[in-house]
Amino acid sequence: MKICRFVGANNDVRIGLDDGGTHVLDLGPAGAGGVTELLESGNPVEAVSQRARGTSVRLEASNIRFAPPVERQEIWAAGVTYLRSKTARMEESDFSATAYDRVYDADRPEIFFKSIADKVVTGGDSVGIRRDARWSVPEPELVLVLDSRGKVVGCTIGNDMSSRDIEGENLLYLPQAKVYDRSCAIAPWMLLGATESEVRGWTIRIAIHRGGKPVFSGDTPIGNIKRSFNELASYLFRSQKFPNGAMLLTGTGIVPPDEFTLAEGDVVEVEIPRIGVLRNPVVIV
Ligand code: DO4
Ligand code: MG
Repeated sequence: MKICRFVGANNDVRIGLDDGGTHVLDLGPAGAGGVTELLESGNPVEAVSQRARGTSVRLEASNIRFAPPVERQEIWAAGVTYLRSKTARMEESDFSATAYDRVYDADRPEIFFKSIADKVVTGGDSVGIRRDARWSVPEPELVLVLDSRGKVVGCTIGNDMSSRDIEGENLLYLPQAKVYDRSCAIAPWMLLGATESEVRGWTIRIAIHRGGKPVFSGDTPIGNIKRSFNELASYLFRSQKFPNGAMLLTGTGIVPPDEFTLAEGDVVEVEIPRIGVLRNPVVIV
């Protein structure tokens, strides 16, 4: 089951339920509780099913203007969770290389703050590359949707846009490499009810187009994430409360070759087949 937020005819934000990929069942106004209320219900699949009973307004998905699926959640990100990410970061940095090596095997994962809800962009919106960066890449990542108890209640697709030259120059520049305008994209659809072992069986893919032609593509099994989803979530929730839940990007396992940098006008597509495609054009910010 997949849910989304979308903008209705009266410019109100509404909740939608995927109906076969081509249509969206209108579950009514998001209202004060929004999607968060469904995620917080203890059984979001049942809460959505209940709301869908007796609803018959079906809209064509291609006519829908999606809103970001985030309401009051903070967005965090885990890093160096795939071997590929560790080796790429060790290569881009000199004196910080051992930090990446050590965190990959340490008990405590790398987790950093990525975005407030209001700054998240979704499918069709532009993602940004910093004007003071020379080496910018997308990071295609599975996103865990967590309720206020730290339970994984869903998942979606994210793009943790990053400036590799800034990050590689000095680890202390990580927040500047990771957090800037349009640096956090999250797909409109949230998938509810999938188990961790199912999700680990899937593949995440990326394709980047320039002037309509492919310039990079890659994929990785999500099962290559070194840590369990609960392990990542439980570290995020240590000594910290999230009354509205949180979203956690789980790290990238796909890194374009070192000579590749994004350019304005590129189009980035991240796909997890069971969830959908997150497609964003690139702008300089
Ligand atoms: O340590 C830097 C960031 C790592 C990251 O974002 C990733 O592995 O996806
Ligand atoms: Mg990342």
